[in-house]
Amino acid sequence: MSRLVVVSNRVILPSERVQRAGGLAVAIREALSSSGGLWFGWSGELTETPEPRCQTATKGKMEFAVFDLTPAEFDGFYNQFANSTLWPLFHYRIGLVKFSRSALETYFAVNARFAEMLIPHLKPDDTIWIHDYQLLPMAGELRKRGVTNKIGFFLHIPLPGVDTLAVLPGLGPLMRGLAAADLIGFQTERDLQSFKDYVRQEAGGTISGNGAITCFDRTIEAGAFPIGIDTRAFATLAARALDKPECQQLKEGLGSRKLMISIDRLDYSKGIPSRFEACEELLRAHPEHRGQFELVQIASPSRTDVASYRDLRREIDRLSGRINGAFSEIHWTPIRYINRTYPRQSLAGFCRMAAVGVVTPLRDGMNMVAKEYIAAQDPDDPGVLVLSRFAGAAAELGSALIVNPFDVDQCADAMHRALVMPLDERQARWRTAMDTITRNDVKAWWTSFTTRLRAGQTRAAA
Ligand code: GDG
Repeated sequence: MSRLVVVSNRVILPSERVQRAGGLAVAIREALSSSGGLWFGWSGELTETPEPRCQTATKGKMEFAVFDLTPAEFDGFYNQFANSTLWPLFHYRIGLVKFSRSALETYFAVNARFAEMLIPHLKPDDTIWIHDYQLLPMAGELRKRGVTNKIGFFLHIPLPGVDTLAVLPGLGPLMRGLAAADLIGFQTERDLQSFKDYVRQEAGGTISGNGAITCFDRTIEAGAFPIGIDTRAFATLAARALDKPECQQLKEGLGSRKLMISIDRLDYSKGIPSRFEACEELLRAHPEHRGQFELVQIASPSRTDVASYRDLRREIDRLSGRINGAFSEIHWTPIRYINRTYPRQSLAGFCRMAAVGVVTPLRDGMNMVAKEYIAAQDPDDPGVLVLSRFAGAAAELGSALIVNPFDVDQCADAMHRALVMPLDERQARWRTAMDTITRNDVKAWWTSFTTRLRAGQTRAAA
């Protein structure tokens, strides 16, 4: 079988000890460590004069090749275009979109540099799989430089509807670069539909009866491939975590109170302020829960160079302070808001201890934490997942309590329902969810995408 070359913005080298929060890196590491292949991308280092060649490493079946960016490249490509233009737009937050032509140019230039740095490492029959919104036009940059290998692309975040997409200056060249891939994968059928709508309505393309998409002078394939987690491994990790010091400390602090857990990168797409407001409403509408539970919100710092993330942090500080100020007792605080990163095993243990998992993003490509919460549960006494209908995970986890995160009262009702749900109902809901995520785990995701990519025909449009 051909070697798989995985390309993502940030590569985590085997020597790195840092705890990295981020769904994509977790998924790639889990999948590539078993199937083997090359992981290529940015090293995480910034230098004024980057080396012209990649730094390489090997671990088990995995090879790594990474390169540095300049501070100016990083700022224009990552902080500005990727995270201040594409990220808010693709999460339907048009009001937060900041656009500059120079950032768009830097984004294309860095995508071209990714292509140039990768080419010396490519073998003729390698299969290339590019990941996520930082690298939308990279396939086009590879093709411009004569690369004819199979190329797949997977978008980890949502693809918004065509009216929202059309807001983006430079959309045409971006999508032309994307359509240079042979197979484009999305998290959900809804995202796939957005792509098809774009092809027909904006790009003047066509979609044939067998699903082949013709646009920008090429015929390509696209599909929905919902990403999964390593369900069994996470379940084992969670079961073994309970005697770790951090879990023990949390247990002692809780006493007989129930735990509601939320774990997110500190990102405005994750809906943390409205979740806190829902908790406030729960305390107001159901005073019987006062002193009986704690909401532990772990929010790992993220994109701290971007202004909207700093604003969000201030808003959450203020909100948690206000709610705790109003409802705390001398022996109890309703919201424990923790702005730091924890080891993965501690998180798994926290999930297992939690009677309720609150995963209420305003918009999310998938949301791995929803699946991790389910995987971590004790089958004999499982907790309840409260899940936003706008997380990609909701398409698979219909047995959770599905909420509209913009409806604070509905979220508060769901929290109440979760806190009082009888054991047999909890077990039935959890079993359905667990069966789904065991079937659709990260290996199934990886295998279904790469099998379809390898099997597909590269076709120039007739
Ligand atoms: C993108 C899409 C899509 C969180 N805090 C800590 C920590 N985490 C881990 C979680 C989980 C991962 O990070 C976060 O994954 P998500 O899926 O929730 O979110 P994004 O980072 O936004 O990921 C998303 C994903 O890509 C995959 O396709 O699902 O929709 O936005 O695994 O457990 N890990 C550690 N410490 C923390 O404090 N170790």
